[in-house]
Amino acid sequence: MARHKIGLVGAGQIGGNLALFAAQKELGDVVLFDIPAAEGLAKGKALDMQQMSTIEGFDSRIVGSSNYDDLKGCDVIIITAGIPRKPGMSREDLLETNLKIMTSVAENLKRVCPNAFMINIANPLDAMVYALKKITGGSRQKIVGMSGILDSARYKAFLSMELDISMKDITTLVLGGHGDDMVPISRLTTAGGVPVTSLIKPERIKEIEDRTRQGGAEIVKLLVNGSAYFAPAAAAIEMAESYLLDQRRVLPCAVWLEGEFGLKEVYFGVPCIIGKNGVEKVLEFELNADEKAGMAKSADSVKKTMAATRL
Ligand code: A3D
Repeated sequence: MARHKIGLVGAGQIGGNLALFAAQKELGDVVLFDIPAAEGLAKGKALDMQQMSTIEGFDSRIVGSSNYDDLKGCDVIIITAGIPRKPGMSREDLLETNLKIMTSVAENLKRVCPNAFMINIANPLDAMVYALKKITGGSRQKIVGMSGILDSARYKAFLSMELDISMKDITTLVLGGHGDDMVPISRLTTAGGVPVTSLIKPERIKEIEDRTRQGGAEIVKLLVNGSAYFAPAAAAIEMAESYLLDQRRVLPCAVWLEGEFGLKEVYFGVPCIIGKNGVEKVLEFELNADEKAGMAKSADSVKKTMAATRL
């Protein structure tokens, strides 16, 4: 059987880490793609990682390219092409610039690998994955956004710090759009099966939820010149791995909704099964009144940004 092929569009901070994680896990061969002006960046990182592979002992071929034809035959594409936030910027401030970039990326992907499982990371996340779906004409099974795994990871990290317990034992999910209105579901969050709502006072849970909502901005402020990249890359690789190995993991991803949770025609973070066909199923469950209100508010924000794409 041929090795899987993973195409990474954007060879910047997240792109480089995506290449490293994919290669280290031997998910397949990797093509790190960027625009001609950044071809050296893509080729340089690829060569550096190829040399590292002989020390670390992983068998993946990693190449850099600025030629879309090199993405032909990719099983998975992960898109990070676009500018990141600077301190004080909202994700929506990136729309105009990143929509132009996404338009060109999506048109090219439609030509070279229309059937790949495509994971978008570029911000504003939900509107960009909407543009990707619109322009490529891909199915909701195959066109998804990475956000919920990262947002849940941030919530988990803060909870494990708060409770001083292993992060391995925290189970949670953060739903909704990838913005300030995201919806952490504390009611279903547990530490080794014990509800965190019985371990942490409600006011403190609220503070941790707010820190989670601002988790990206906190890092943007610290880094000054860019946004988070290790955790976003690891999160998208978790999705790619579940698809390539048909693991059928239950992961919160941005999916095109068709009535689930009472929402439709919107890209939105919900729990879903990722397997060999991409999004195999959205797992719906009953929300309480507060959670429903949170989801409705978040969906309104996402729909507004989607509408601004004029697609
Ligand atoms: P950065 O390190 O600037 O890398 C972006 C790369 O995209 C650069 O190397 C550019 O040359 C490249 N690029 C620009 N235009 C094109 C094009 N037309 N085709 C191919 N490549 C192009 O940014 P980054 O890796 O830190 O972040 C990338 C994106 O991810 C930004 O939009 C961030 O806002 C976003 N991001 C999303 C999350 C989520 O949780 C969804 C988290 C962190 C960052």
